[in-house]
Amino acid sequence: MSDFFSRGFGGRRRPPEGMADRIPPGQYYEAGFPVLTAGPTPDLDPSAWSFRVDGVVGEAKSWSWEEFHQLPFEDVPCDIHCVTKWSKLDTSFRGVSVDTLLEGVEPLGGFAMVFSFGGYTTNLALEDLTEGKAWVVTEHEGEPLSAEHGGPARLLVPHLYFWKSAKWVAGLRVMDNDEPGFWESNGYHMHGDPWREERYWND
Ligand SMILES: Nc1nc2c(c(=O)[nH]1)N[C@H]1C(S)=C(S)[C@@H](COP(=O)(O)O)O[C@H]1N2
Ligand SMILES: [Mo]
Repeated sequence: MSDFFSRGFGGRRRPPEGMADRIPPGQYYEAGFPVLTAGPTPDLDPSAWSFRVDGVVGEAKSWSWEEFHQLPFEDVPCDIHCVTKWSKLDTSFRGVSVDTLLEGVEPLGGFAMVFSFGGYTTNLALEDLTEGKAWVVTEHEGEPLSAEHGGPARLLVPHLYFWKSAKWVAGLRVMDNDEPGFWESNGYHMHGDPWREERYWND
């Protein structure tokens, strides 16, 4: 009994052998996949889903669910880090690179506001979305992404805190200037690098 409790309680937050250096400062190891949403989970059928790239661009583009699935998909093995202090290691998603989505778009600004069905927004510099650092994903560990985790599709930006990975993603608007999204207007850092502990405004 006491052995069960000491392993179950204390052990949960210790990373497996050799993985400690993949946990950023102030984070703990989480084996599960917690759900964190501000507000209700939208009931979004893939037929109602689309993704658009607009704003200050040479050419705005959009894809229906079917059109999106003509694009090249890639597997994305990654670790993810939530500002509420859990880190999940060795997980994987599958989706389309933002580099692919920006092909032919000709972005004219250096920043983006990512927006979701339901109204969530989050801001990122374009350099954090390009060169193999961000994807629009539709699968998690070989299964369709569940609604609570952002299905049918979410943004995935594993190198930044997970609030930047907008669930039920609907598009990205290229901007000339960096402007705060939902959490960034409510005290969260404009950038959000977990290795620098960029959690809140003054970090
Ligand atoms: N549309 C939308 N995306 C969102 C959120 C949200 O409330 N709405 N929460 C963000 C936050 S704060 C976190 S930590 C992650 C949580 O993703 P998960 O529920 O799949 O763990 O989603 C991010 N993306
Ligand atoms: Mo979060």
